[in-house]
Amino acid sequence: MKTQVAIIGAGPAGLLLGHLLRAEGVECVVIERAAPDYVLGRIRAGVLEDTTTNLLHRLGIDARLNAEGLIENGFCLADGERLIRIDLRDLVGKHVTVYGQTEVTRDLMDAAPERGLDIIYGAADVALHDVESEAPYVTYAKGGTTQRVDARFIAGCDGYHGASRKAIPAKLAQEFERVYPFGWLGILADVPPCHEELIYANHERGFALASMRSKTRSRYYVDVPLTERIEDWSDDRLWDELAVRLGPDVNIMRGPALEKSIAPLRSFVFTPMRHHRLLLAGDAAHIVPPTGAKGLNLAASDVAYLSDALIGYFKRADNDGIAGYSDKALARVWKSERFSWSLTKLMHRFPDDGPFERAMQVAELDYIAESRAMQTAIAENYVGLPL
Ligand code: FAS
Ligand code: PHB
Repeated sequence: MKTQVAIIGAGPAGLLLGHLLRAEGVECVVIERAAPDYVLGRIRAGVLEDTTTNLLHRLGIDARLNAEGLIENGFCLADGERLIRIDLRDLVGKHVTVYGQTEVTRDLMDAAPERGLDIIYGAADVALHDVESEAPYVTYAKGGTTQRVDARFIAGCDGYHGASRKAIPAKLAQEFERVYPFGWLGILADVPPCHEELIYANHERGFALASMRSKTRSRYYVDVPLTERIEDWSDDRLWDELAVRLGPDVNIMRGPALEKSIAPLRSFVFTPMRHHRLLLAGDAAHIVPPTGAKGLNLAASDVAYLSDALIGYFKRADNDGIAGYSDKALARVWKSERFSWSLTKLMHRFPDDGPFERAMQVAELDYIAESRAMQTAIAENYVGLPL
């Protein structure tokens, strides 16, 4: 098969990029190792910046988003005694939208056939070739035979564990990483949310997050040591822990878990995000701890830049976008890494923290509670920095 852009990975980054290119008549094919149900089965992000929703509106893949997305004009920080509300609408005139990553991915998958976006599922042993040449190609195994896709560019949208990043010689790359000494144990349940807005709580027993997917489906998290196993956490034990950490002011409705999983927390940046004809986007190049709700939104902003660059190349023979892609994407990535790291430090109890570190958290929360300037800085980052 011959195409203009071979996209590896049908997560939000790969699918959004595919649709943005097809909308401008650029040929592309998405090569995904898993089956559609597996991709849809992963419960991940839930908060969308308007930089992300604007891309879905631009594509016109927004009917369910408009009908089911929850507009959130604020969110709360809790530290046992108090609830500090960050009024996004008042502070920066913007909001975020609660609409699950699973739903975004489903909408992008469902819209593919009618828009001529070719997605190859179940592609095993995906390998990248000649990315330093003018004619890179991808091979994969399917149906017992090896298939080949020839392209002008390869877009590596295959997540943290994908093949693409490994195609960039280590001697030409730099990795920045911080692994946190805890993970997030999440539960999804068909119960009404305990609060109309998200609550991030820093309790002496640890972190908790009250989030939602709809008015009847809730998503909660507590942080747990990395040694914890999911089988050690019955639904009841988790609901009990949430009730303690979120405090007596919220009334948590309990129900059976639809999904329960532990996700490790990591800050990770790989540079550069381009190596000749290979361009990385999303988790393939960077990971943020989910505290800032930036993972999916950074994948979306990467492909906003990348699609503009590729459309410029194929439509206007303009190479500047491609040449500047890595620096442009990384500039926004680093700011989101900083915000996610700082909110993680503020709202989690680190095992090595002493009384001084705790006093710093209290002082910062005191300052946030009384400073409009500090609240505005948090709001600006939470709604998403401009592209
Ligand atoms: P994805 O990882 O979503 O997609 C990559 C795709 O590439 C997958 O479909 C994979 O099957 C495919 N692939 C991998 N290797 C391949 C290969 N060799 N060949 C072909 N295909 C291959 N963000 C938040 O904001 N809030 C959250 O609560 C949150 N929770 C998360 C929980 C977990 C466990 C994880 C891992 C991430 C979470 N995130 C969260 C971040 C998440 O939203 C990611 O940022 C987002 O999925 C990134 O999208 P992609 O870059 O498309 O990568
Ligand atoms: C979620 O709803 O899954 C969610 C929301 C906000 C976060 C992380 C996860 O910061």
